[in-house]
Amino acid sequence: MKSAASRFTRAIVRRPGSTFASGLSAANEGPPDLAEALEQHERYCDALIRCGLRLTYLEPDEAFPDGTFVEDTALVTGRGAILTRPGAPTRSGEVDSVAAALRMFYGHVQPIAGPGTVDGGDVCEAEGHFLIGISARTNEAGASQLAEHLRHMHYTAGIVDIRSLEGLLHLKSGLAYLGEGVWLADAALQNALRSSAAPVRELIEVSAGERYAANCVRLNDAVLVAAGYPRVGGALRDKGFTPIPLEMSEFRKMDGGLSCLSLRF
Ligand code: CIR
Repeated sequence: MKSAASRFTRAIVRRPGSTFASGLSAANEGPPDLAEALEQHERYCDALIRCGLRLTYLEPDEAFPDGTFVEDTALVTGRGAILTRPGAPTRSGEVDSVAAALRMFYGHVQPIAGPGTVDGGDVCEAEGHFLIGISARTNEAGASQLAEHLRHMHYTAGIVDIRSLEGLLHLKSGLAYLGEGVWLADAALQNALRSSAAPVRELIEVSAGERYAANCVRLNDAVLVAAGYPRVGGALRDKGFTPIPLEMSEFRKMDGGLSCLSLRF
């Protein structure tokens, strides 16, 4: 079993609310079932707890159907927190309640200012280096403000433009950093990853049919991975990781992956 260099102890989550099915989606997989989504969310929270995390639950708010995807509203690091400014106008109001929760844990929380926009799903950390995706949600102004905040925290940051990569909502829709220089990535992102300043010792390629499972989450001694993607699950086991498969069908219908359901720190 692998052991992560820095361990996570807490996470912020928010259960899907009654308006969940009205959130943004380009998935074309039909409407999600709320009861099933709540069940899947509960299993997800159980897995976080099993990995040793204490959870803070935010209240669902029916005014924000996408509010369960808390990862997009902030970036939490070992050295400070940054509130994002989500690129979808319907999501901008989600940030306030996340900010209030983060202030319980972080002395100072930096904002992203307009016209900059950033979605947390576009940010991937690897050993103190942050890859920031420019996407339909994160623009250049937001990415450069975020990089500047990170530099002040003595981190490094680099940009990956994913705007031409069809079907990728966020950078982390197509890749995940698993620790010890190991990445899981969609073929379309591998060149960008290799030419970035991020540490890349080993790259596990995710086949086109299993792209959804590229968005997995290394959490202490385990890796949360979407259930139903046998090649990704098998590759993780072959490399010595301990995958925890989680059913994600109802979140997938709303374009959400595993990482976006929590802020981990
Ligand atoms: C949205 O389109 O904003 C939500 N329906 C899904 C957000 C998923 N977030 C993520 O992958 N980080």
